[in-house]
Amino acid sequence: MNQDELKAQTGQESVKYIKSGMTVGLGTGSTVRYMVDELGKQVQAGKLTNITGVTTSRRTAKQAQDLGITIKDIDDIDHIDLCIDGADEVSDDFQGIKGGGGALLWEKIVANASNQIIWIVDESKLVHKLGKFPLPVEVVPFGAQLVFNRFERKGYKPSWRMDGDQKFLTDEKNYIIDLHLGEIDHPEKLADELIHMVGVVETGLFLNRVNDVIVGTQNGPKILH
Ligand code: ABF
Repeated sequence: MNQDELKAQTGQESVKYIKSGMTVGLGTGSTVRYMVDELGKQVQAGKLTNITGVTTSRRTAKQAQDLGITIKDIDDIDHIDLCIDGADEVSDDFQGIKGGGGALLWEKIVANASNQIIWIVDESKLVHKLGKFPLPVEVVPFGAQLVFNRFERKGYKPSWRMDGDQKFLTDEKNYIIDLHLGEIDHPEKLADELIHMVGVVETGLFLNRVNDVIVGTQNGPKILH
């Protein structure tokens, strides 16, 4: 199976963990797209009923609404039963880097409000230590170049996330700076350092959050606890 087929495998498998009546956090990314398609099919077929989706990006919201999935704003629900999202890297100790799709802030807000979190990845996302994937950091536009310069002085090898010849804008209208760190020895220490830098809104380090990871493999989906 190619990577797309592995993404479809894990995305479709994850819908088995959704029960009627649930409020479900719907992530962002190409793997999640398969999950939302499958969820839409089951809602349309009446196999899953009374599902409420809370989305992590405008693009997931559009996909879900086009499929007839009821969507609510995060401020209109009191909890999320289950959040299903993708990830860019997952380490041996279940730490993650997310934000390759530019949705890390809303993803982390939804994850933070969720009773259970499942990540759906193809096997290429599994790493021993985080860091080969550039770490996304969301920053407010005002003074962003000063933050960029501070990253440079720290040796964090920053690059602007671009959208054509313009800086990429998140759904929250912020910028993203990607840090090319290589292996990260102490992710919690780094997360704490970054989040306290003035101008930084959030980072793509998702630590000590996920409950289960469903991995698409050549031998079928595998769930890691
Ligand atoms: C999202 O899932 C992002 O954080 C991350 O970039 C993406 C994974 O990408 P994909 O599923 O497209 O490989 O949550």
